[in-house]
Amino acid sequence: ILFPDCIVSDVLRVYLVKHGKQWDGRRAHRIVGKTPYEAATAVVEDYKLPISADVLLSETSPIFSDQWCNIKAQPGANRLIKHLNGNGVPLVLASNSPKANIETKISHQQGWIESFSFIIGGDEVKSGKPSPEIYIEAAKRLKMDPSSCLVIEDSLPGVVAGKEAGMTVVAVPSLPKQSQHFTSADEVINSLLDFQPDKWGLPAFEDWVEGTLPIEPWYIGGPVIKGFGRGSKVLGIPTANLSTEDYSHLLSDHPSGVYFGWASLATQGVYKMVMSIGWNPYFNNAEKTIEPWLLHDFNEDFYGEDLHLVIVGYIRPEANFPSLETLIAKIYEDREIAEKALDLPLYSKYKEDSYLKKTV
Ligand code: ADP
Ligand code: RBF
Ligand code: MG
Repeated sequence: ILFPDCIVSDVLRVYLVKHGKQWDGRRAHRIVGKTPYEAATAVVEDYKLPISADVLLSETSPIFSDQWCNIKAQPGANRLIKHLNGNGVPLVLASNSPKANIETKISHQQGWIESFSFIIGGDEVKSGKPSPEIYIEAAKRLKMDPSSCLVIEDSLPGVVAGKEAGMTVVAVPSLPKQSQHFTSADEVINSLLDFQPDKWGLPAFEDWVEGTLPIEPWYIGGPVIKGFGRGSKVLGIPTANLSTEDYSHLLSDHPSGVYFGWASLATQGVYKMVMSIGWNPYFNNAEKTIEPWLLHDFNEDFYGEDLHLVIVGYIRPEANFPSLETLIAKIYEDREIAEKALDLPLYSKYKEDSYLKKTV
């Protein structure tokens, strides 16, 4: 799947307020991967709405239609599609949404329609996922054996459907902390950035540079706030945390993981930076945080100072570790990788980005 589900939560959040109810993000997993009717039924049940699923659908579908143009491709989706297309690997889009809806949605993504051999919608089969029917039908139309097809799925019903169809399934859960539910998948990855086609007999990506993946830069900044107070204390690695509230959309647009780039402090200078963004699996935080480690020795704390970041590359997914020592060793390895990479012209050019210019 190639779309974040935040549009769905945004629309439902507003809609439920009108019914005097409050959207509960923890229930989001109840709708991911379902057909529109099944999803609507789950919402009516979960929130005890005094209306039928049909009414909910007819009231919300115009709002959804208006939002489709705002759906962003998941990071790594364009890269993956281009790579597979360029290597002559046939691609199919199989979704529980009706075919017409899928077509409208992806019409906003440049070059996507042409990239798929065909699209198959939930309205073209008797039963949608988790029934394997949609995948079996896709293989049939491709004249391929299901066992030589690879499915990339973000939802549980989709993973079940793919496995039941006899295919290899890589799961990329669209909701965080869900990987323990995806046990039937052949592999669970954190984001499309971590997908390794060569593991599955497909041509390898060739865009990694010295352990780093160049990404479309993203920008984030604001005053340095207090974090959990354990960066320097527990790890000996201070991280200058930024407020996540002002950036909730940016944060949900970017997969958790270890990234690097350039950091500037308004009154000081520009520094190399390596950071993690996510739930810190080792500490199992409840919140997605931004933890940038500026690769420079400062004499003093700089809480409250304006910190600007340009994030230019990706290193690895966040991971859990058997001990604090192994976590720390890995972070130092990340530092090494980032420091070297940032000297490459490909990344060093962003040091001059106007977003990092001094303000004083
Ligand atoms: P917190 O949990 O409050 O973020 P940390 O132990 O992670 O505390 O320490 C972070 C603070 O340390 C930053 O807010 C900053 O003021 C200071 N600091 C000093 N050196 C650095 C550095 N090289 N990188 C990031 N922060 C640093
Ligand atoms: N925390 C994890 O639990 N898993 C990680 O893989 C991880 N990687 C990190 C990589 C870097 C470069 C940095 C700076 C931090 C990383 N952390 C990771 C976060 C670390 O646990 C966090 O900074 C402390 O918990 C402080 O809040
Ligand atoms: Mg910190």
